[in-house]
Amino acid sequence: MWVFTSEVHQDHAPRTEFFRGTLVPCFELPLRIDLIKAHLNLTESMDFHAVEPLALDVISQIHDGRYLEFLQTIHPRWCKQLEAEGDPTDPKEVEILPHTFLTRHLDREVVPTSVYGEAGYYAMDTASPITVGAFAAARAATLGAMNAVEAVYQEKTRNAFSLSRPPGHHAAHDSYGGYCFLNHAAIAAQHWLNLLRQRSTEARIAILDVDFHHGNGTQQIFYQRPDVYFASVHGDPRWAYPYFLGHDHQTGRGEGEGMNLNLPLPAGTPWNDYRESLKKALQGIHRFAPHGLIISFGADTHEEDPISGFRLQTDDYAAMGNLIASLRLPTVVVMEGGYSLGILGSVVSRFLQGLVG
Ligand code: Q9C
Ligand code: ZN
Repeated sequence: MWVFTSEVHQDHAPRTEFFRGTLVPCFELPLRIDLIKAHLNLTESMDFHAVEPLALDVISQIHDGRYLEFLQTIHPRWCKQLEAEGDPTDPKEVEILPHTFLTRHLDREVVPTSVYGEAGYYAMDTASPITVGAFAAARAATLGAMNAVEAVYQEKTRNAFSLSRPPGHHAAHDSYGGYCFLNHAAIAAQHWLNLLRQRSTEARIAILDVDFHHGNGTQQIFYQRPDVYFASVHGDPRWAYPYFLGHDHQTGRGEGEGMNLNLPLPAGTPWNDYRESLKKALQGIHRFAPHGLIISFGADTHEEDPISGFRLQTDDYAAMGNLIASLRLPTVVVMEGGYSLGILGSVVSRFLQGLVG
């Protein structure tokens, strides 16, 4: 298993998020990656490789141009506005959390000139602070996922893991949330498709999302496309974040009809039940016959996760990895969520070991 990781994630160290109606310390912390790294360093068959720079224009095939401009420039503009209003907070301390959101069913959406309104235009929640280093960290995470794709595509390895944060699967074409700003799995899939198309007209990639939360961003991005199959096992959105997407009636649209498989599950789901849904996801992927597999991996299905609701146990993740390996596909794993600092390292390690067998 090749592992790609970068230290740039440290630049995004958010302090507070909105949770249950109050500001609480962030769950999505640099320490998450440090703990996993320490664990993988001690795990057999993990080969760490340096992240090489690559052209990043593929990002514009997935995300909206104005949205990318927003991510890149909002922090200094927000700080300037604070200063103009007499708030001289040090930019390093400033975290952007919007408070007003885009209204549904507009006939024409207008991006506000106010930075406060602009953040709400692009955001889907109040849990995803934009810090001074958020964009740089997200971009480094995307680059890690793209490096993993290149390594697998060039057959240097059968499996590669991008160990990074912030996560990506809640970021859609032009919106952010759920701690995610750029959708690394989606960009990696597009990068893989671009590489495959240099050699063949046939190019299909599957994305399997096993984070506890539904990958709403990934679903939205590929919803009408026939070249990417998206399967997700997650907490039912009727009771779990992100609440508005992830229902089983969402099967894709137009050319993408039948290319989206949602497997929502009840609160308290243990591995034995989870496994049956995972098998259905794997059947769907197998029928699609993709050239490669991208896994959005979250450790937040674990019973100890502080913000989720399933009951998987540490040993179950080896079985999960093993089951997915039965697809026998070139595989790229991208790190998504997982917030229990106590079990994070061993869960990721067991999963990857299960995957390589
Ligand atoms: N009561 C990922 O795991 N807050 N994002 C949820 C639930 C946002 C999780 C609050 C959770 C986002 C990548
Ligand atoms: Zn999650």
